Amino acid sequence: MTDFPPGFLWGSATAAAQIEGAAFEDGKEASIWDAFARVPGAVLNGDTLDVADDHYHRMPEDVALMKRLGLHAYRFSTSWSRIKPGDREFNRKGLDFYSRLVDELLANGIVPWLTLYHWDLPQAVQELGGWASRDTAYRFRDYAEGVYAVLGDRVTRWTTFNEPFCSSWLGYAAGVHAPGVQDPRQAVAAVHHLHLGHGLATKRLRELGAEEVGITLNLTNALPRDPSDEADLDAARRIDGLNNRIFLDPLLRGEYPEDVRHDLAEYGIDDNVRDGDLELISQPLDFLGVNHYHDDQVSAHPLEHALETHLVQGSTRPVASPFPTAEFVTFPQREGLSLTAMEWEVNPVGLTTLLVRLGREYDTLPALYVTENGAAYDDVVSEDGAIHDVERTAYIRDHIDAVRAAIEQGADVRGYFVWSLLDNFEWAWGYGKRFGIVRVDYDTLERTPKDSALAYASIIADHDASTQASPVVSPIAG
Ligand code: PNW
Repeated sequence: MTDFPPGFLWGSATAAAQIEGAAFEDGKEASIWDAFARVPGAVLNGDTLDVADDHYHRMPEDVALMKRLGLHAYRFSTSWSRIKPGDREFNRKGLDFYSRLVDELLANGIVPWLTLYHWDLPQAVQELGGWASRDTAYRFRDYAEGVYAVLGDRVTRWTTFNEPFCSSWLGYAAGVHAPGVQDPRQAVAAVHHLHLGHGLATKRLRELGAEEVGITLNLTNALPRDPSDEADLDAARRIDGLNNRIFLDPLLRGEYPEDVRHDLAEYGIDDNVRDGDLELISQPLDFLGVNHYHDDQVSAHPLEHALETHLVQGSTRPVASPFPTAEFVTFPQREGLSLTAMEWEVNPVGLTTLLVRLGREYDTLPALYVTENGAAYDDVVSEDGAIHDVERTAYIRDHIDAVRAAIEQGADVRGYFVWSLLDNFEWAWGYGKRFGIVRVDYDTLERTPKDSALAYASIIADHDASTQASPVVSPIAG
């Protein structure tokens, strides 16, 4: 059995808005999520991001935890609304926080893996049109430049966007994510402007000397519920187009897929594209980050127990379909597969299939990193204080095996990041869903590594031993 290649990066991921708290401190202003969380019904239980995990004040403690786990890399995001709220000057104090974080990581031998945008657009930029407006792409480039000016001497891995799917479809079509808009035309415009922001920032970061620049997409296999039904096959093609290919093709082929352009013609997909945009968007990538949690079962026929979509999230507001098409992502899904607390099916083979398929379908595919994978479960704290999260531990182990299988079949995967290091603000679900390998007690903010964290630490330690890499630190479990 092949093992993971030497140099394979083992990490864990978080995002600024989900963990930092300090939502209005040291010059940080409201992001679209701070505003959205105050809309009645938008977030389960009315949870806000005000305190979250208080990572802003506990950062050194959290980095110490990463070191104890033996992580090679830490994927985090910088908060645009902390760094450059609206069109005002850069906020020195906000930049300082990330500068201290990067120093702390490097001092502990951990690679900083930086994402510039994980959904927290400054509310001031939303008020100027948000992602429905082309100007936002240029503002994003300027923000990226300001971050590079401060961190570029120490950060080598730059990710422009996390999951433009969520920022566009969930934010502007379904309305379950901030800014809560339900307008397919704006959603289609947002897709293009996110792409453009990626292209503009990538060009600028390269001019400034960034070593590696990439993007992270959430990708799923869209499977026809009944493969012998023509209508289900066509529905799966359409959902694959809107989930995956509308993002992959402009980046890797410099064009929007023909069928998607046809499906979205009535929403003006071509109207947003100007000369030169696609060249900018399709500049070579140094890596593609893949976030994967589950496959999608797609049907043209509504099922009795199927929700219209699996994207309903924690919202109690009326929710629109995330896609401007009539397909149904059916759910709950295949028989025999267990579900996580998100009611997402557990099927590690899907990750292998996805990673292998990308290499077969895209000639220009760069190195792949699994930048998110993990599971929410309803954790129970034992009397001794331990969290025996057997299901999450199995989920992570089985998905790591699935990555190994993909590598054996030729996929060029160079790293794996567990989502998430800490329990955190799970968007429309608020604090109601726990993805962490480390528990956060939301009363005391105390951190406790769950069994899954200990298991992950020993997987990393075993890998380090087998590749004779001298582990940076000794993990807490052996
Ligand atoms: C990703 N969907 O979000 C994000 O990058 C994380 O911030 C998040 O916490 C994690 O996955 C777990 O949800 C997604 O409904 C949220 O298709 C929703 C969907 C996909 C990704």
